[in-house]
Amino acid sequence: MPSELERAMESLIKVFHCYSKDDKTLCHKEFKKLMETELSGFLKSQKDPSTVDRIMKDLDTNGDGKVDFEGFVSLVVGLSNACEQCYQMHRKKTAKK
Ligand SMILES: [Ca+2]
Repeated sequence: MPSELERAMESLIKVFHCYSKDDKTLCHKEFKKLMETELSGFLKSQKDPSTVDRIMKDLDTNGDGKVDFEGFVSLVVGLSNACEQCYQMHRKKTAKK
């Protein structure tokens, strides 16, 4: 039986390939679809309508207009980092009560 972390890693790979299709990179359209479907909560919390474009530009380090798996993972890591900080803040708040 795979561990929880192993399953999480597998999920990342599956989600990426589900949207990247055959060429193993996310073009702008594919990346937008992934964000809107898999990260809709995060996207709604962003007031800026150019959020998807901005993030895509950040992740596209070689400037080919595509996001590879490494870019996708760094997005997930970045968001997880932010979530973890919220989680800690929330825990501190509830611990004080
Ligand atoms: Ca693709």
